Amino acid sequence: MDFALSDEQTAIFDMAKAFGDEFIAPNALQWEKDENIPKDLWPRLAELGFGGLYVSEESGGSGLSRLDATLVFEALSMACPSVAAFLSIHNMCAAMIDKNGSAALKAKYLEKAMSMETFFSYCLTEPGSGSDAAALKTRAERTNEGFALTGTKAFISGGGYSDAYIVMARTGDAGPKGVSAVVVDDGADGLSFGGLEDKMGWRAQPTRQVQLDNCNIPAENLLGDEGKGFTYAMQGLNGGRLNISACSLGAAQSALDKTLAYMAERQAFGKSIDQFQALQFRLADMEIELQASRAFLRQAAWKLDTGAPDAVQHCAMAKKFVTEAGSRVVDGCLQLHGGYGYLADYGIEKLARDLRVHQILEGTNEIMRVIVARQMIAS
Ligand code: FAD
Ligand code: 2MC
Repeated sequence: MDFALSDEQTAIFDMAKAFGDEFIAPNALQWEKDENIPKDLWPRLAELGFGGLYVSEESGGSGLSRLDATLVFEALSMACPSVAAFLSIHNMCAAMIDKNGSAALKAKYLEKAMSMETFFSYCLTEPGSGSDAAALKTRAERTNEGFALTGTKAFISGGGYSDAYIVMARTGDAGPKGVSAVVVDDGADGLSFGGLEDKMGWRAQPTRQVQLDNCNIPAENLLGDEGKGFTYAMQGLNGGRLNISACSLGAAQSALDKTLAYMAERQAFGKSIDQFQALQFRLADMEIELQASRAFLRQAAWKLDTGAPDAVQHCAMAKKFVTEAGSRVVDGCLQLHGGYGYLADYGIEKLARDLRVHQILEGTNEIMRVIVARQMIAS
């Protein structure tokens, strides 16, 4: 068993970190104020192969493992977790098309998804169904040309911003087996958006309702087989949950790095505050939490990569453990900055706000425990 990153993995991390340091970190506070990530960022990330990190090489992707991808999200989140998490959603969608799509669907969408001329959003949640995702009500009725979609998707990251949407909709009976996944292009007749949600964090990326009112799409836009959309959506989320965990980890690590530097400078009672043992113990506790998180996350990613039978549970466990540890560490870092931690200019309060939602989306941390406990009781 080897716990070290290979030279190639270290190079992947370093490349993402260097990009984030140069092109994302200096703009993160401004993009949050603007409530917009300039679209010209994406083709530059695509040049590094980040438009399809774990899309197969045959489909034009980077063909990386899920573990490799977590390195990218960890590194980019050291610059801004909101930007990195947005990229993760696009990657989740691109991989769903690569893994499950027909040759025609792949030919239609993947090239532009890889170059990130087409930015993808993922639409599962509805106003009346979040955690109980299989209760979704949006309908996709068969027409002569394809499908007509009617319903509302809630909380969609990139709603009104993205170029295409993977929409989970009901083509059959109640329950998960009646759900299919389809691709809806921006500009489709009957597609509209709600107002911009005013959020605590993730403010750089827009969140809106996606409304479908007799929205017609061609038959070729069905993703994979009819009735398998729920399974595709869940499979996508396994990796998504790893990525979100990596985003918490990277952001918390950057907060801890900044805090160490700050404490060496900040004077109180005639010495730098890193000389107080009470505070040194807090630093040590945070370091332990992040090291444990990193090891646990990478083990879960390895399980997903190797198709381990308990991979789903490990993705859920990692999501719960790492997102909560990440938020605790950032809150501790805010405290160690004193009043300055509460000021926007220091960047720590933004991380506290951005990371909070990682305990809610891509499956709440209660649902992560449902997944783990179901498996424990069944076995
Ligand atoms: P509910 O399901 O109503 O849950 C309410 C509370 O009850 C929660 O605490 C929950 O954990 C708890 N609960 C529910 N069921 C159980 C149970 N069985 N056992 C124990 N506790 C339970 N969705 C998308 O599809 N695409 C997106 O791009 C997207 N982006 C998002 C961005 C943001 C900023 C936010 C806030 C949400 C986003 N979501 C997105 C939606 C997100 O996935 C849901 O908010 C989440 O799954 C929870 O659903 P809900 O809000 O309806 O809460
Ligand atoms: N991986 C692979 N397959 C899965 C799976 C997973 N993680 N979870 C469920 N499935 C399959 C499952 O195997 C079953 O298929 P089959 O009958 O062929 O065996 C099918 O899906 C139905 O599963 P369940 O019977 O477990 O369905 P149930 O309705 O009881 O519960 C639950 C499923 C609660 C785990 C699921 O609804 C869930 O994960 N809810 C949380 C929703 C969520 O994560 N939303 C995130 C939205 S996206 C977002 O927030 C973004 C920011 C992008």
